Amino acid sequence: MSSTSTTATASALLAEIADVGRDAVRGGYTRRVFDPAELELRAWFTDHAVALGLDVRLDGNGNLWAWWGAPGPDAVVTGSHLDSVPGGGAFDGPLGVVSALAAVARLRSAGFTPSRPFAVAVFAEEEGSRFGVACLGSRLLSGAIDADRALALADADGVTFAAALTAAGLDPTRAGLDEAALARIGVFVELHVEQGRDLVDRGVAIAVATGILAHGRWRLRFTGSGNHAGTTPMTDRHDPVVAAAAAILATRHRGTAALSRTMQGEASAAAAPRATVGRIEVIPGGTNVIASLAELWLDVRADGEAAVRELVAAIGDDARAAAKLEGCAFELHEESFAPQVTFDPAVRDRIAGVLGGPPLIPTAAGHDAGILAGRVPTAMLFVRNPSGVSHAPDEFAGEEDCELGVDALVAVLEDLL
Ligand code: HGY
Ligand code: MN
Ligand code: MN
Repeated sequence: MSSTSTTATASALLAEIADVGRDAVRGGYTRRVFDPAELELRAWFTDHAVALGLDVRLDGNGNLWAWWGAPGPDAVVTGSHLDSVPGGGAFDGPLGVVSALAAVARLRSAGFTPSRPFAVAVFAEEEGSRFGVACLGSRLLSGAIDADRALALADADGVTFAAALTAAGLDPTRAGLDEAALARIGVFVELHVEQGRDLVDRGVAIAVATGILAHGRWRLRFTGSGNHAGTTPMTDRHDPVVAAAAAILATRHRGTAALSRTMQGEASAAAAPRATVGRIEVIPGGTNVIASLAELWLDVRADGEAAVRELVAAIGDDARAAAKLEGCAFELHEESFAPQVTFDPAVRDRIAGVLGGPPLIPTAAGHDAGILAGRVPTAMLFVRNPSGVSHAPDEFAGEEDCELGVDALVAVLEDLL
């Protein structure tokens, strides 16, 4: 066991991977699942876990499990993910992984012996940045997505998830619902950087999560007529970019209108609807070319499935109308949906008791803990983020707060184990 592994703080562990997957163009980090940077992080995690005496296994869905002793049943599992959004921060995902390693190191140093099976998990493709569906590893594991559909998902270069699994040394026919893995999980606790300013406003370092808003992703495809930017009269165009632009504005207007309606009711700001277009692709993408195709990816989150679907339908109606006006074809395709989550109240309250009554807060961000909540008891801890920013380079958690996060995780694990 290396001395680094037994003594390193969460911040020191993060510093070890600070150069992996830096994105010189976007800033921050781009660590797509099974790309070289993410593979380097997996190897780095494996080295640390092995140095801590854990037995590391890769499941059929590309998720890593580092077991302290024999695997399950009724195991306590903690962990998070190592992949990032394009140009993401250093903490979303890795903080939960390094905190788990630091917690194991502390428990080892203290001579602690778990009375239940225990594992640290690293889930694959949590952000969906490569294959489009967030939490792909935990969705597959828990049966929230069909293996056939997941295996056929392709990245921007046309590489399928099946091919990526194969390249990572996995057999794609093993992907899918993994009842044996689920049966091993007694409880999953994910520590995560906070993705807002709630804890800064409260002056508190650690919170326990209550739930996650319903959310999903949709693809809007506008097909027009490619043509010459110079020779095509303004009155004779079917420009999908124009229709797409109208849909983006509709997203803002519909999202804001839904927010106003929500604020007239009883709902809290945390449960307010959000609608975003953060990704646009234009084919062929030439300055002097009227595009033939424009695609938008829409992210919608709200308090309950009905509110999400109502907002998506309204944006879809506006987008369809804009496409018609421009003489373009329009398609709306659901890429993924995650129902509203309420984390297991008994586990939440037990953890809150151990931590002496921290704030209980909801989140609008998706997590593997949210997907797994459909099948096993799950809980989350949040660590204060002074910038309040996430999915961007300014995401942050201070060294002291990271250590308070590890303190909290150790206390929770000691209680559960
Ligand atoms: O997009 C999300 O909410 C998450 O960070 N995967
Ligand atoms: Mn994220
Ligand atoms: Mn995350």
